[in-house]
Amino acid sequence: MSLIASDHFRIIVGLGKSGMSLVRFLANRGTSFAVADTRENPPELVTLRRDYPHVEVRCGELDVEFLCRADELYVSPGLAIATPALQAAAARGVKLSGDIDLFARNAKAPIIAISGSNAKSTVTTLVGEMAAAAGKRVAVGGNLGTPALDLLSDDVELYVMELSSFQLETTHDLGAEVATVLNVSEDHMDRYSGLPAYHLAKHRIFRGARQVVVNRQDALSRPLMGEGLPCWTFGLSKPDFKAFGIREENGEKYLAFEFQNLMPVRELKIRGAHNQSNALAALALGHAVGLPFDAMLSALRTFGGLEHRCQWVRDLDGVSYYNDSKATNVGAALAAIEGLGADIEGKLVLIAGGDGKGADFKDLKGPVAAHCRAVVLMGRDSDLIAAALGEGVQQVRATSLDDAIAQCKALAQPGDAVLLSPACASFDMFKNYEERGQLFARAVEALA
Ligand code: UMA
Ligand code: ADP
Repeated sequence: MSLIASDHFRIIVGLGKSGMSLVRFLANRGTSFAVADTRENPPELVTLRRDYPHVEVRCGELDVEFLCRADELYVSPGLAIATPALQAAAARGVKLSGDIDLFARNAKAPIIAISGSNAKSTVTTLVGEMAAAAGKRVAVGGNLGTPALDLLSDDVELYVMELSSFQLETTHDLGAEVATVLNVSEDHMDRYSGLPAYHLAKHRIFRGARQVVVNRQDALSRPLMGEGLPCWTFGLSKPDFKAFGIREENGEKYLAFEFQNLMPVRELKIRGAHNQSNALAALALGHAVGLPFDAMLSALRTFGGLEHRCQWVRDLDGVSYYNDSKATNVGAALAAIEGLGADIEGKLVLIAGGDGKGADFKDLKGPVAAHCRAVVLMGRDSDLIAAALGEGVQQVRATSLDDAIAQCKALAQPGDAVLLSPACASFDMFKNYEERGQLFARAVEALA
């Protein structure tokens, strides 16, 4: 590829899944581009060299002079746009963009855009299943599963996109048919200067949206822009106009729209108050794009939830074991502790700890004291969690997941539940949250 400066020369920064989807997209359209990655050996290097041997790749520390040969940089979500070399290039007039902008410019079907600190994957999958049940040719992906650009097809009638704050940092104009930030609680504080910066990044999802969906129980989900756009709300309270919520009649709770009951809550397979909220959010998003209620409700009746999200593994000696490895922040762990804690006869024995990403764990204290018999702590930030929990609960330390499970087995009593809901990322001890969850499930299955 030529490195002569031109109006149409791009550099893809980051050669992971998103970077490789950008390579395919730009190569198919004959756009000139090069690739950079701060890693010496990025994950897709072998594939790039095999399939696109003529593309120039620079690995290692980013070179500002090199970046400035492009008129636009497509920055991968794993790299913060605050990275000094990217900021230096931006100061010299290079545009910072990402795969989601490019996706939005090329998508010919309406986009349902979903962000939030927690529940993105659950709600995205659920809306995808609702659309499929309604007979739509639907494409589902983004932060979850398939990278956005790989979903583009003229056949698609509806895109359902999970978008992370990392992806939204480089998104200038999404133009979604309907967009939502499901909830906002602290996460990724190792990347952002604080909650306001993280919140602002998430709210870029509303740029150019035609309708919005808002969580009535979370003021931070209200769009910071787009005043006057058609707005649907969801929440666990009784719904009013343009609202989804819970109505109670003769002792039975119903998912409801405005003044109409839709289906009894007990028909949901996914458990806990947080999942009722997720079901309502999905209904609101589907309704905004015109999906019929009968198809949406049939999807809700069959959806069993995703792996590693408060997933039941087995019962043993009267104790249930749950894998909530995807609880990589405090907000997610709180939903599991409060949701499951209120649902069981006994108490929880919680396994927590890992890489806290700079989080403050103080919000765990009250709910843990209320619902947990004991907490087994492991991983890098266990001291921080121990200090935040104080003396309100019995604390023990574990050196490995197997050790943690063995201690839980000894601590739990019939009627209790053992819950892996770490409130932390897994990278200090595991490849990712999936590996942590799989090892937990395997060890629990193997318990005598
Ligand atoms: N990295 C470097 N140097 C670079 C580029 C990346 O060191 O030049 C590092 C990053 O710090 C990061 C890792 O490489 O730790 C991966 O970054 P990436 O941008 O190459 O990641 P991709 O493989 O393209 O995957 C990304 C999303 N990853 C991140 O946002 C970190 C995937 O979300 C997403 O599925 C994929 O694009 C397709 O769209 C994963 C994720 O963890 C599941 N997301 C975060 C979350 O859900 O909490 C936001
Ligand atoms: P995300 O894609 O945003 O990480 P997931 O659907 O994968 O969301 O769920 C992540 C974690 O959040 C899981 O531990 C899950 O149990 C928890 N969770 C699910 N729904 C909610 C909710 N409405 N509020 C808080 N936590 C939730």
